[in-house]
Amino acid sequence: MKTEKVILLTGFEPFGGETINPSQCIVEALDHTLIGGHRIVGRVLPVAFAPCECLVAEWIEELNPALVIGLGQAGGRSELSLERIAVNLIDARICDNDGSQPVDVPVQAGAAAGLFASLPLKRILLALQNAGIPAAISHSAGTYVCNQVFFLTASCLAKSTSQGRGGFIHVPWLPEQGVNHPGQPSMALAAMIEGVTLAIRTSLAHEADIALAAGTTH
Ligand code: PCA
Repeated sequence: MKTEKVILLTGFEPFGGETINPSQCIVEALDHTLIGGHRIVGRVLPVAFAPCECLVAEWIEELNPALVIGLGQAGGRSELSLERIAVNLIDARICDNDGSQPVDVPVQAGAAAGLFASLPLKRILLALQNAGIPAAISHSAGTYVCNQVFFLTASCLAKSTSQGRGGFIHVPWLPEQGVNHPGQPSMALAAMIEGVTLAIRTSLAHEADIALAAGTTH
């Protein structure tokens, strides 16, 4: 019988003209490691809407993870973005890696308009900032494949009886990508790995969040 407690950590392949994706690098670095007594199972997703419709739900069924944390690249952002809400909308600005570009369709027909992360985001924000890692709460994960995967993860966890919790973190470009985007922010891989590890530790330690103003006025 499988008794090991696991955490599903997902990342994505490169897309949009990049040759690397920091989310994939983080997942590969943390795969098989132990964090807070939980084994990290790292999986890399294609940047393609159709295959991502089923993959995460299949992996949740297979692994029964205590936590599901999705990672994705958000080029141009300067901080680790703790995504608060997934919207039930796909509006692809660019084609996915399979050449498809769905516009104005729901992620899941008939489902809620939005689903929240079930991680203690404010606690994670404080932990990251105290560790000197730039972080922010984000109120939009976009309308592309990351938002789709975040929505499907939240939907799957809400329906399951397993008590698993989950969320999504967008990460900046790596410095080696940043050299091709002058004037744009980037973050070292080591800081991202430390930040994701801290986010996992904080999520394992606390189910409930704290009240801390971290919203935006626009
Ligand atoms: N970022 C994209 C998809 C894959 C990734 O790493 C996004 O933010 O939707």
